Amino acid sequence: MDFGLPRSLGLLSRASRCRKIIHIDMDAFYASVEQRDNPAYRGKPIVVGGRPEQRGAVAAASYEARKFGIHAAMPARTAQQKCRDLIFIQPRFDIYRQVSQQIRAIFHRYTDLVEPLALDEAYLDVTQNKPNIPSAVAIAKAIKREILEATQLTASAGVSMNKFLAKIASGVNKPNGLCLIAPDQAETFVETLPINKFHGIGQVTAEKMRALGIQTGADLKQWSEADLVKRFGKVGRFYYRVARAQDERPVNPNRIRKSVGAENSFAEDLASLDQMFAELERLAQRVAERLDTQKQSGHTLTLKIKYADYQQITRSQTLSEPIREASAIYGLARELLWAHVGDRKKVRLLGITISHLVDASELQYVQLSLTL
Ligand code: TTP
Ligand code: MG
Repeated sequence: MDFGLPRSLGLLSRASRCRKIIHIDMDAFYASVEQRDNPAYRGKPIVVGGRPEQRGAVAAASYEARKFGIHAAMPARTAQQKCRDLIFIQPRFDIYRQVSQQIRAIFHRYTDLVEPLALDEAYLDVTQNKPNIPSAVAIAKAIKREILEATQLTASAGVSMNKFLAKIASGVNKPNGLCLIAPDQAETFVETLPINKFHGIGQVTAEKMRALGIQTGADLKQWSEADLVKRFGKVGRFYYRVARAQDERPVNPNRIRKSVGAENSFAEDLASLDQMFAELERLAQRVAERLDTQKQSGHTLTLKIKYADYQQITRSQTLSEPIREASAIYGLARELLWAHVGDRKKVRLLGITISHLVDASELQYVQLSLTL
């Protein structure tokens, strides 16, 4: 799916309704930062997050580790079984946040229409841009170069006319990639795209689609909007549009996160409480890491359970003291699960969300004012 030498997106400017969107995503972010800062880790299979002697999951895997089949969200124990020499490193969120600030400052030299998705990832709308560079590919190259100079780290960029395509494009030539999906190639690109590569279609939905004979974008395009909504709910409308390479969502620089969560659908339904608890522990760890990177904590925990028959329940609890630690999140989620899961029911999805967020700095202030 390499388009070879990227052509300029200059032709976009002729069609004024066409936007120029760039998606930037750092390569193996946490792992690359650790390899940058410690020469002993360079060229080695390393993972950040998780300890093999405890339960816990990998947050990031170096490219050397990925050769062994190790990837994010994999249990640390499994990762170690795959590679005996694997080096486990504890995360240094302060450093990742610093790098994140550096790259965001670079983005803002080109446009203020920047929508961060994570510490290492953002959409940029460069249809209008500060240096008045007509080619979005030229901007993407310049940003990659500036990131490398400032941080000694590589990023991958995807360039296209909407968020959906730009996001997929950034993954095409990873690491250190640059991929353009020009407007006249967009529909063909989506038609040939395997369904599991669609951003917004998870593993389980992809399975369901395959069972319906939908393997690629071209297959998806055969379905009417009404049928997709009937099968998949509201999100069917999104599938209908992206199958046609359409995505009107604007790049939103003011997106305020109201909640932080993680969920997992299981290829095989979970039948035992032990399995569910183990899964909850992993989810709790992921949510805690996300809260930590955002320096936030929250008052409300919501547990989502989807049963094998697709029936779904959510159960929430609000606490007077905000929580952020994995152990506290796990403890509460476990209680809620215990109380509500119901006997003899198999579970196909579990999710934990923390809402009513407060900034950790605000929290410090509250604690300070309480102790004074
Ligand atoms: P990603 O951009 O998804 O992954 P990555 O940067 O490690 O690798 P890639 O080259 O494929 O982009 O996530 C960015 C960082 O977010 C990642 O380095 C660690 C963190 N993270 C977690 O903590 N838990 C997770 O489950 C995932 C996927 C990422
Ligand atoms: Mg990344």
